[in-house]
Amino acid sequence: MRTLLKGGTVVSGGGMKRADVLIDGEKIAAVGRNLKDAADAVTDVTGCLLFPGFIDAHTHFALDVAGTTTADDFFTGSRAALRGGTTTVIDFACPNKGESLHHGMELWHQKADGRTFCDYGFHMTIDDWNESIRAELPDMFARGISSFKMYMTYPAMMVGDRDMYWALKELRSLGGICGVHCENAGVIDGMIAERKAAGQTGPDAHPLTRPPYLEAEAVSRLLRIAEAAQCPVVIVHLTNGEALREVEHARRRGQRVYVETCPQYLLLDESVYFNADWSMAARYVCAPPLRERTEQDALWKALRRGEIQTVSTDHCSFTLAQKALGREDFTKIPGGLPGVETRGELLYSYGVAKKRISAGQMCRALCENPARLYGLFPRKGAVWPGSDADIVVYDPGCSHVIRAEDCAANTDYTPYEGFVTAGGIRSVWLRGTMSVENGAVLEETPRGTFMARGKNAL
Ligand code: DUC
Ligand code: ZN
Repeated sequence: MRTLLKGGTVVSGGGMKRADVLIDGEKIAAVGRNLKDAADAVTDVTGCLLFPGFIDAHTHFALDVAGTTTADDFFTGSRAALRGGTTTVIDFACPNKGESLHHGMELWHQKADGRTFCDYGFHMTIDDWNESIRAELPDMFARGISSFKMYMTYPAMMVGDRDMYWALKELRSLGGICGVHCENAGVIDGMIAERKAAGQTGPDAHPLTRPPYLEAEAVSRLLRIAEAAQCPVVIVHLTNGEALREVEHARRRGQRVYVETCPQYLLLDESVYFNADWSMAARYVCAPPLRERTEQDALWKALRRGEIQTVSTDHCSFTLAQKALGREDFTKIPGGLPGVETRGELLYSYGVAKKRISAGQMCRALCENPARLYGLFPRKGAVWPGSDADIVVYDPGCSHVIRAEDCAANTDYTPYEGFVTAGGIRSVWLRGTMSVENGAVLEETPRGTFMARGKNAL
C-alpha cells in the first residue's frame, strides 16, 4: 500500500520545508516537492505541519507506587500516547531491590507485549549494585536496552554515591547512558519530619520539603560523580534555573550532560499546592514538585538555546481516589501526573505558537534528540526516506480546549484542564497506517512493537 501525504510542510530539527511524503508499507519511501509517484491513496494535508512521530522517553505505565499501581497500564497509557501524537514510548522497567535486571526486563515485557498501541522500549532501573547486576549489563544491550535509570531519592529505589559511581563507570565502559532522578533524599526526609511534627500534613507542605536548591545540590553531586566516572548522564525532569547552572558548570568542565524537562515544569507552578480544596491541590503532587512561575522562563530559555535536549512527560497517572490515599498525610499521596496525551499540543501551543521556541526546536526536543540519545535514529525521529512512517499531521488552524472528559488516559482529571490549544493533531500515522484521526483512536487492537535500541548518538 502506497499513500501520498500531499501539500504539507515537513518539520525537522533544522526547520520546515514544503514537501509531499510518500509512504510505502511501514516506511517512508520519498520526501519531496510535487511527488508524482503513483500512490494507492492520496491524503490532502495542505496547511498542516508534518512532524516525525513524537517520542516520549519518560513514562511509568503499570508501576507500583506508594501502595497502589498507576492508573494507566501499557494498554490505556499507550493508547493515550498515540492519541497525543506519541508513536514511541520508552518506559522504565523497574525490578525491586534484590531482583535481577533480567527479572525486571521480563516483567516489563509481560506488562507491555501485545498490549501496547504505540512502539515501545525500556530503560532499565538500577536500584542495587553488586557483581551479579554488573554481570547482567552486557546482555541488556544485547536485548535492546541501552539506557538506564538511577534514583538519588526514594528509599525503595535509591542508590548511594559509591554505587552510583561504580555503576556509571561500568556503563561508560559499555557505552550506555543513564538518566538520574536528582533530589537530596536525606535533607528532604528531615524536612518532611519537621513539617509533620509541626502538624502540616496537607499538599501545601509538599513543595516546601523538596525545594529547588536540594534538586540543584543533587544535580551538582551527580555531575561530580559522573566526572569521576567519566560517564555522560541525563538529568531527568529538571525543574529549575539553579539546577541548570550546575549543568552549565559541568559542561564548561568538558562533561557531556543531557537535560530533560517536562510540560508540567514549563507550564504549571507551585501555587496549585496552596489551593484550599484538598483534592485540587493533591492532584498536582509529583516529585520534583512544581516550582515558582519564574523558573518556567529559565526552562523555556534553556530549551530555546538547546541547553535542554528533550521534553518528556514523566507520565505517572493516578485517579483522584488514588490521590486520596494521602488525605491525612501528604507523603502518602502517590506522586505523579498524567501527561502523555497532551505534550505535543501543549508544546506547540505554548512554545511554538507563543514564539518561545521554533517548530524545528520542538521537533528536536520531541523527536530528533530523544531518537538520537536513546539509539532509535533515524528509524524514529525523522521524516526521511527509509525511516518508519510515524507522522503527526498537525493542523495549526484547529484549536480546542483540553478537557479530562475528552482524554483517553485512564484518569479522571488532567493537570491542563481548560488550557486552550493553538491548533491540534489532525491525524497520527504509526508505521504507515493512520492510527488516529480527529481525536479518535482508530486502532482496535494494539500493534506496537518492542524497539531494540542502539547506543547514544547525540
Ligand atoms: N516522580 C513522580 O512524581 N512520579 C514517578 C516517579 C518520579 O520520579
Ligand atoms: Zn519518572
